[in-house]
Amino acid sequence: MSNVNPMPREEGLDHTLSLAREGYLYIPNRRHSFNSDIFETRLLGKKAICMGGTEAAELFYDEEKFMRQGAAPNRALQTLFGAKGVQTLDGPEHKRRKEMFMSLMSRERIEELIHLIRKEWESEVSKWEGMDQVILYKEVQEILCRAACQWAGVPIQENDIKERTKEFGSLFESVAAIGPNHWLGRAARNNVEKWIGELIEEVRNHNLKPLENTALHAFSWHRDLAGNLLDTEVVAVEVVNIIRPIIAISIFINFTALAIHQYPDKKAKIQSSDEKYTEMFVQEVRRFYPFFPFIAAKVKKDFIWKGYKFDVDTLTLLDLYGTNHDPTLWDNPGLFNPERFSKWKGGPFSFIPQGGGDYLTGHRCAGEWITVEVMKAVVDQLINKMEYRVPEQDVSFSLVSMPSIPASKFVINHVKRK
Ligand code: HEM
Ligand code: MYR
Repeated sequence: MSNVNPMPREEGLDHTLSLAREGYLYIPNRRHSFNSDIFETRLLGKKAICMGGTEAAELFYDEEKFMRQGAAPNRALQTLFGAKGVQTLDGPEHKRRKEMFMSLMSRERIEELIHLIRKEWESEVSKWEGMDQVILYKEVQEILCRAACQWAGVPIQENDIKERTKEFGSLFESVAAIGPNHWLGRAARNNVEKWIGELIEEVRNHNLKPLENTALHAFSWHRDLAGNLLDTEVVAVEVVNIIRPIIAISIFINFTALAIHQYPDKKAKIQSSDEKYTEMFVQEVRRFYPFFPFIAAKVKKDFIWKGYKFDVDTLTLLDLYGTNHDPTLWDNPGLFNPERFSKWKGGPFSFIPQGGGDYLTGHRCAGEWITVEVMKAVVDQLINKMEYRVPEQDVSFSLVSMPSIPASKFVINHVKRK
């Protein structure tokens, strides 16, 4: 084969430790120092490719070239994702499963979720009015847990809300943790899957009848390409794939509250503008703050791209955070500037906080529309429906720990309904 060049390569036996030390900046730092959107390294004892930017993202989502089977590290399967879920599938099997998720994402269903969240939020404000201080991260997770379970058709007792919220939270807080916090996440996954698994059995025995357009109903009765129902364990993983990420929106909500606090001029503009500006603000929160650092796939078959050889089975990471901060795609990427979205040209591969490409045929986040709508509703609740003060606290957030959450988890006080 002609015109094959060696990829810029990070020398050394293994760089997993540097990845842990540099976190969200591990890939962007090297893209910068190699002056290349692609480089080779060694992670978890094996050769790996890291890449970022629009063209790399487009390549990463080419199903002929990359696959998800065998790509997610075991620690992620045991905590964040679960085994045999939609994230691990490829080709027609993936498409069929993804349709199952996207069937829940109609405008009406999303509006119902927003309605549930607003209702829960408003009743919490009454409680917050009587509290000395409110840790927003924690309180919002409980709101989202109640609303998400109800939306998914999963019955939950008020007594269990606190414990279940912690368990769901632990699934995304533990994925990159070391030691006991990681093991808490694995235990939480076992507990949550067992609980949801029992409910699925009840549905299939007709003892529990969730509404038809809920995840618990739709997933329990979903048929795969061969016409079979899914294994109970797999349905449990997929129902958790709905409830857990809705609760994870609490992280974006913490950053939303932080941005409202730190950029009072933008807050004033939200108050004086229409919904379009709120949407731009929310998009900038999703671009600017760190959340999902990168995603993983494996090379499906040998190929050459831009003169670089990709060998079958090589682990490949796509730099989400770095692409959203790429100076060739975003003017002054380190500036929080919602206005940039008024002239943003769009496109499926340059603004990728929740993955890129296509929802139905690719792995792009099934819940991206939900996330944006929930964040818009929360901006309205925080700005137009309540008053509060933000006491002195450490709101710093790390670009190393994954996921990154403001240190104080955002504390507010003197809450009053408007
Ligand atoms: C996939 C981020 C919220 C459901 C993903 C991916 C990312 C992501 C990066 C992987 C894309 C890829 O592999 O190409 C986020 C972030 C969220 C969020 C940062 C903010 C909290 C949600 C919500 C839901 C959801 C609210 C559902 C209600 C899913 C599902 C997948 C997924 C089912 C797997 C899609 C597939 O493999 O085809 N998300 N997500 N996510 N997300 Fe989200
Ligand atoms: C979800 O629950 O699916 C949405 C948010 C989870 C974010 C967790 C991000 C931190 C660690 C990423 C590790 C990536 C492994 C491939």
